[in-house]
Amino acid sequence: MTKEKGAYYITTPIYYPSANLHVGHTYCTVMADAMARFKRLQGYDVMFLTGTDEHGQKIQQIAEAAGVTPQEYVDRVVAGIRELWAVMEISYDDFIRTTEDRHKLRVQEIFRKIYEAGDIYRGVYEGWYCTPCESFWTDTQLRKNKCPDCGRDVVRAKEDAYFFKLSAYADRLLALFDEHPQFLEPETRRNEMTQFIRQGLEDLCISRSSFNWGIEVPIEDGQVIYVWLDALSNYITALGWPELGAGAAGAAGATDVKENHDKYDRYWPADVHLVGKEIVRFHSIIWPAMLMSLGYPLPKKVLGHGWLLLDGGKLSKSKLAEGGQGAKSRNIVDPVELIERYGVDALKYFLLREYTFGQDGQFTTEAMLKRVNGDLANDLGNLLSRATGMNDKYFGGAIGRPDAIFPDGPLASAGAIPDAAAIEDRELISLALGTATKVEDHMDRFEFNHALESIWELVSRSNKYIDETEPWVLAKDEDGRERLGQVLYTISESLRVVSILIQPFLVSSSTKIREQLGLGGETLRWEDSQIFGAEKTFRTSKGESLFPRIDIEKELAAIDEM
Ligand code: ME8
Repeated sequence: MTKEKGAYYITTPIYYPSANLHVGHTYCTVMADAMARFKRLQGYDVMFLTGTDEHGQKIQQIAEAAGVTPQEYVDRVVAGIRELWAVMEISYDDFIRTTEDRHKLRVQEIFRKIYEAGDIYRGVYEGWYCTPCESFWTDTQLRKNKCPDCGRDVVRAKEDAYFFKLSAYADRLLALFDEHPQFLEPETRRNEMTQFIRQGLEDLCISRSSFNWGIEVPIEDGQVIYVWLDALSNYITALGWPELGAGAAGAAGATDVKENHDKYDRYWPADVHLVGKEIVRFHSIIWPAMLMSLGYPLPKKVLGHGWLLLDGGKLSKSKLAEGGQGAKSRNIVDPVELIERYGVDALKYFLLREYTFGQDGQFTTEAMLKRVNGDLANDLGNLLSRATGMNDKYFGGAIGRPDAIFPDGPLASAGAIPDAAAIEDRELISLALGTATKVEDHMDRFEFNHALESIWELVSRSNKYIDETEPWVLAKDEDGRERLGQVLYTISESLRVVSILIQPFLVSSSTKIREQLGLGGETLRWEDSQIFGAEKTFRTSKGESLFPRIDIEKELAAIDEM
């Protein structure tokens, strides 16, 4: 396929492999995957990066408690994360682990460059540290003596350390938000960050000496690089940047370091860093300041999403450890369990359709099951089984394009629909032709829920079309046969359009629909969702139902029993 649309680089945060991921973590990755697939379908040359953030005090402590080395610990958890993404059909192009040589050597290079630019100095750190968040705090920043981000206990830290002159970048950061408001969205997050900077930016402690699970500071033994400086760098180290000094890779005995500047040249600056709201501060203040010091271009956008809440509080890994559910809340928060019970597309659809980007939302299994029954089983699944069932019954599955409505072949605009077409055909066809543009507009604004809503308007209109045209009545009479053929073709075409529109969101369902419609497995093209009457002949066959209906009360009772 030609990639005339250019490059598109999208990232997720790199997750801490401190424990298995819960459904809240999958939210961001599912959104990033949908966007990556959407852009690929439109012909962009996409780079979709995810990975794991494996250093830091928290991981070291957890590994020690588990009686294994930190490397052994993260290897096990990371294997599970990769398996989860495989099951969820997450189409990342690269998975970076911060324990890989290709990353570690470049982070040391980044430290060296910032040091040489005069932005790193040595001093003594005295203040508070939140180990779960890996964040430094001053006395005044604490809220009721707890971490202002997560509300947990902080510990006193006093150690020799290196500092990054973050305070020197306050004016340039304020100018960035002011001159390029699209750099940080939603607006509420931008206002918070502006306020944070105005309160006074302190220099940032960027090394630790009280533990050793980290990348060594290249200019002094006994210090490791602060985990956030390490982690944020992943967005460029994965692109093979910065270049390593001659022989650096060989000297370090590295085996996974490849010099590949093409990727950096092609994909940097990133189009979007998708991150949760609590880490917007790192991405919109510390990361741009690091890049300014390095003299590299800034990412085009940082987008902060909200949290999935369980019983009003943020879903957390400890809730997963408790068994993934609360007896009273009747919830499953382990994504593997959810997928085993309801399927990947059910989970993805729920995450993308239920929540509004940027806002927090409640997670309940009940709400998910309602969506699955309503939108997926009743609307989409039913449309497919009605269409293929009637095609089989009345025409042995062979449905040809009717000349009366498509005298010149496929239609590319509503204006081209012939006058002879019935009013309901006209309505359905024009809606189908216009849906792709609506989806594009919503996706431009990361409104996954509205994009799906627009597609479901077409699904619902198609179901209504069946009710209006009553194919079973037409079938009773030989005179109705021509019209019956027209009706069944129009429904099949509508489903073909839907199969393309949903592909970025629900990959398996798209494939299943296309198989039942008898369409080939060729690479899909987004443009083909903007024409109606593309197929000359369908050879459809009714298959398994896409989404079996769930008895919600019975299911919730079964969850209670688990
Ligand atoms: O912060 N709902 O890693 P992390 C929605 N390693 N999103 C949630 C969530 C929930 N209930 N719980 C967590 C880190 N997340 C760093 C990132 S990037 C250079 C380094 C999201 O594993 C959270 O908002 O603690 C964050 O964006 C992501 O999961 C990773 O969290």
